[in-house]
Amino acid sequence: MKALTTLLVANRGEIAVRVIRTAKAMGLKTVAVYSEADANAQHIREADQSVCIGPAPVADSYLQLDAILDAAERTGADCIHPGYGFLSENQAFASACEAKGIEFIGPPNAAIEVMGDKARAKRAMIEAGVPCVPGYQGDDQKVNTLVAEAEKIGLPVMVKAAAGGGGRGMRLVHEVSELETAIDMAQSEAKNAFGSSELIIEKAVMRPRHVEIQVFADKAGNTVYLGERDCSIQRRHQKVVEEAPCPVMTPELREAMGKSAVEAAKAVNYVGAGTVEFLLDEAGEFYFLEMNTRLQVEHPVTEMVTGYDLVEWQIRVARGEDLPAEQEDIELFGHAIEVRLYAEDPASGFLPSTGAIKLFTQPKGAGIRVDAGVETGDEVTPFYDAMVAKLITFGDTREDARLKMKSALQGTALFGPENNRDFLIDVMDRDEFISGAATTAFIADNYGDAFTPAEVSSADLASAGAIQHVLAMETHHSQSASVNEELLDWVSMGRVTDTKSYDVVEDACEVLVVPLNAGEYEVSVGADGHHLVVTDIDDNAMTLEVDGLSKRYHYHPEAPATLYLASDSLSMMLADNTRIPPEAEEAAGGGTITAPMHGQLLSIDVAAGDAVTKGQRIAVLEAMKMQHELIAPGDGAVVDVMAVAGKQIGAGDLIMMLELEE
Ligand code: MV4
Repeated sequence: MKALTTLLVANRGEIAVRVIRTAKAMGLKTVAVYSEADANAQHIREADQSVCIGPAPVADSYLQLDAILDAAERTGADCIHPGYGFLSENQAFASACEAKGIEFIGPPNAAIEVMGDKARAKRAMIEAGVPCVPGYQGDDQKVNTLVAEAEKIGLPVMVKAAAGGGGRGMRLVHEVSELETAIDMAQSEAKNAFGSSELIIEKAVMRPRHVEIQVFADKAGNTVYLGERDCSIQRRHQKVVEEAPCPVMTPELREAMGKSAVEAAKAVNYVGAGTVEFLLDEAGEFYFLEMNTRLQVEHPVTEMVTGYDLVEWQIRVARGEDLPAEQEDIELFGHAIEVRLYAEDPASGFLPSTGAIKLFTQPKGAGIRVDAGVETGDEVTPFYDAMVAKLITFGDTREDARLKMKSALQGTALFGPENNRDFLIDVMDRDEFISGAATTAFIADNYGDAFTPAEVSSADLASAGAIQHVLAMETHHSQSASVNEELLDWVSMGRVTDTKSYDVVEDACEVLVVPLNAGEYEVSVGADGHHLVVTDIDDNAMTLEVDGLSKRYHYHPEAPATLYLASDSLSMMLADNTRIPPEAEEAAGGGTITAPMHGQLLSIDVAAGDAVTKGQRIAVLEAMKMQHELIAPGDGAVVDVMAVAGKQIGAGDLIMMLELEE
């Protein structure tokens, strides 16, 4: 047994946070490392100590072996958890740790090395009796040889870079006539991308499922499998939904795959957490693909169905303890589903999206787990992976877990960067997903290259209008100090009819909000009339009965008149154009400055006789919990100021008169 007291996490985001939490729970001290872009990131906030390792780009920070090892020495860290990605499968890093006497929480160097090369890995697996896709993984890399081998295997074939992985450097070839060019191109691409042009050729398995087995080994050589995960739902080799168990698994198939995975691990003297990836074809045959020598993103679904904490297991194994459980003890319960919340724009081909997170509400409840690396107020920068959080749900059956995931997603709001929440909700409702029949072709078959969100409905616009009205009332309420506040509010402003005009895609939609009683509204959206009753208000969510049907919305107001809104299927950003200053005055014929909405005048910045220039701030109004700057619509002079700073003011009330130049 080796005492480990201080763990450095050589990673960022959700996995760094997740590792830190278990390490702390086990009594270890934790050290986080960060790039300049992550100085105030969540993993830094949660670690006991943190060390800056360089500028934002990964090559200058999270991939800087020396800076990380230096941070470990300076903080007295005796072990390093690499997370996934970055240096997690980097032999040079694992050896450098060993050379410095720091425990690398991962497998031995030699296992990383063999599994990092597809040709070597396949040769080792064939020798160990692990089923592999029929193919060629030899040393002779002459184009003629590769073409001949491909013809022997029979088309279609997959041409893969030996040094690639996770789908990188891979191409499908259907016709013999295309082989030579495809191999030629694959060689030069592989050389460029991985520094080695070596290829392997395999029979292509069509419409496979991606089923992977979680394995674990201790330093004494005990090796077990912890069931499987089905990760078939991917987009461009990026996993989107993972689950355990695999919906088509049988106990016999699990045992066969599990034993093969254990053989694979033993063949390379594996230690720690590893994942053996298989393709499962429509006939139920499985084939080894590759072994990932790290903890994977999707490990939580295995934790949910086994009840074990895999990071705890990793630390125990690193210390030299035996595995906490033997194969006979390991049982699977229920069903778990994980979805990855990405800051990306499904409507524009899933391009990454960045920016400040204005609101991130995480779902809570029994059987719901959120592994997140960000909170409200954090920033999604372009430097790192677009995944901001994972949602994991657990239930007795797959259907329980699916329904819980759908409601967990509906209880999630992520405002700021574009993201795939609404897409994930849609996935949960697809027949092919519901039936458990989804294969690796699921996203391409069901969505093509983009996901078109539903249109904003007139009920949503009516709710937006009512919510903005309620928020304006709240602002007013919090500012009127005394007496019968409810009554005061109601009399002074509650009955004022409010018009909003939301830009929805290209069209402007007029929304007329007529308060009836406290919390009750008649709202017309164009020609549609809606009756709304606010039934529940939380900090960032409201429940409304819209025409008798209960709807829950997450909301976040933002200056000048933007409302972020998320219904149970759609996230929206609504900009109210009606009352944004210059327009209002122009309609009034020039220099009449009126209050765009109810609120409190925080300041008046000009006095009668002052000259003003177009765009200059002339007053500040606080409404809807935000400050709105009123600006001069043109050059001119102040004729008179009617309103008084510090006072409440109603929508449309006169603030000042300007004389504008032609
Ligand atoms: C394959 C294959 C079909 N036949 N190999 C993609 C990721 C990498 N780990 C291996 N991959 C594949 N290898 C043969 N011989 C199909 C895929 C594949 C895939 C695998 C798992 C999940 C999604 C996928 C999407 C496209 C292709």
